Amino acid sequence: MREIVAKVREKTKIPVYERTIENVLGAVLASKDFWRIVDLSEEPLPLVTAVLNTLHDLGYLDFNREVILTLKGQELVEKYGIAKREDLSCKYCEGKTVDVNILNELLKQFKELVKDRPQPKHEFDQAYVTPETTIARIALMHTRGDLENKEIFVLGDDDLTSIALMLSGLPKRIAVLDIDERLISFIEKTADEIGFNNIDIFTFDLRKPLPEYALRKFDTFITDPPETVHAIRAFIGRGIATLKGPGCAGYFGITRRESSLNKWREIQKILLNEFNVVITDIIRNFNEYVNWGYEEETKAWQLTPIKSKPTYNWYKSYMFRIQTLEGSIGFEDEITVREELYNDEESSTT
Ligand code: SPD
Repeated sequence: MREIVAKVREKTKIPVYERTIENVLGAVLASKDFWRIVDLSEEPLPLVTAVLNTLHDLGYLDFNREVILTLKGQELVEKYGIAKREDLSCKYCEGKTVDVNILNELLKQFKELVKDRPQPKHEFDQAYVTPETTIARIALMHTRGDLENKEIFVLGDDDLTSIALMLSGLPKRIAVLDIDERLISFIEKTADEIGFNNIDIFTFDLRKPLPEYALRKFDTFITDPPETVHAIRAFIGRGIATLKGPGCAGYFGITRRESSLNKWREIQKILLNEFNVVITDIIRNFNEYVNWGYEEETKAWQLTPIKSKPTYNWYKSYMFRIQTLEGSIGFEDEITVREELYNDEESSTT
């Protein structure tokens, strides 16, 4: 196993552990499908490809439209007692921990309203979550007491969460911003259709500091950041800056597909030590993303040894909820980078 780890380290700068190899092999035992292997292993895609290529070089795997364990590979798995990675998530709530069935009517209305939504733009790293996920977010925020009669800020909205929020009738006021004018026009048009007036909708590049009227005015924010350190500050740090003070809440997704646990620790350090907030919830694979359509243009596509498009929604993220305390502080400085907002060693879908 140590030899494998050492060889993987030659191929990537992402931290590699024996556990990484176990995770990938456990996923290979469960599926021959590359995207499913990334999904089940819960390692960043560039790391999974480094492990698969190493195992292939050493004769443990064959690549023939699928990822196949060779006889030598089977012996390796037996020698180390590696277990098949089973997905035993609750089939009723799909691990989301909230009952979305009680919001069936809301889901139906939401699907109808967003059926002609703008499709994901590569330029902005867009990929929206399933309508079921958006509605589950409403259920989650509501059950935590963060929606009803509250003022909500949505930072970046290719998921159209602001539309689900309007439809729910729960928030007192909503503000939503996005860099993409197509989304802003779509949300404006839909707000008119729904007849929801208490909403501020504006085009905004989150690398810039938020205007004064957005700061310290809201009870709850929701965002879904790219996962570079710059983006965590731009999206989550600015989200916290919109909150009124202690006892407010923020929601955002963090994935394992593009962030190793080492990066998770960096992100959590920023949350705890820089923003001085507390993490109250982390719900595994809560957010499920619809395949964005531009896969062949991405780094993931260059890296994968099997060139076939995903046939199911393999990309998921964990839902984080944070709460502000006395002394919590957001981020208000300007960010000047562009490429580095979306890309780091572990990212692959841009
Ligand atoms: N580039 C397409 C996939 C982007 C998905 N972003 C999700 C980020 C979760 N924090």
